Amino acid sequence: MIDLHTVATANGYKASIMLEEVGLPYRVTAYDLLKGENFKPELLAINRVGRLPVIVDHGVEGESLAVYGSAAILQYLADKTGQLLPKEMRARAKVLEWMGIISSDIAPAYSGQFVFNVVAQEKQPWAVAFYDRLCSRMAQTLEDQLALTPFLAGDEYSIADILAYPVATVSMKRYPGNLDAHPNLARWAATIGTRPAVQRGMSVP
Ligand SMILES: N[C@@H](CCC(=O)N[C@@H](CS)C(=O)NCC(=O)O)C(=O)O
Repeated sequence: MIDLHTVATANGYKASIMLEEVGLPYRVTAYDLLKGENFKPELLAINRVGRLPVIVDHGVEGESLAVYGSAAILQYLADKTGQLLPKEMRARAKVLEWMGIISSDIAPAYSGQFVFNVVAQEKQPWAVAFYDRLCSRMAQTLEDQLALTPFLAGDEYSIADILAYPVATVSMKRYPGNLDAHPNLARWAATIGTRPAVQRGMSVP
């Protein structure tokens, strides 16, 4: 059994989609960030960052193993089940490369845009313009890749697509025109959105 500690955000959905895709049994504990529930001592005890998602796998050689962060969770579950991460060196490197692009280039751009466009009480025009430009560039990066290959890392659906899908459909969707202006990105999102596991994962918690 796996415990999933999560929130209804793009990062949370990445973990729940993956758990649905690989078909492992899991139970969900949801947290309210507005109430600061992510700083509960029992959560800090398994993840000192105090952020979500976190999984606790109770079936690892008789002991529990906690893994924090969407990319690490996806890779862990892919390794555990042998699904959605190729073993062949080149194909694996491309999946891991896209995992890195999504985690350290694309997701932070959309987080920054959210902070400066939505959360900020006083809008700073330079910051709004900076993040809008950065996000347009990142959306174009995905569009250009998906013009070449059906999925991010090539011909096969992989954990790179799972990591990117909630960003594309939750974070990018906040800014109208982003998906509409990128036909290959929209085609890819529509294809992934038909997967039953993705639909189930997107409704957790
Ligand atoms: N790098 C982490 C980021 C996780 C993250 O930012 N989680 C947010 C929810 S989407 C959170 O728990 N925020 C609470 C906080 O920062 O206090 C991932 O990819 O999962």
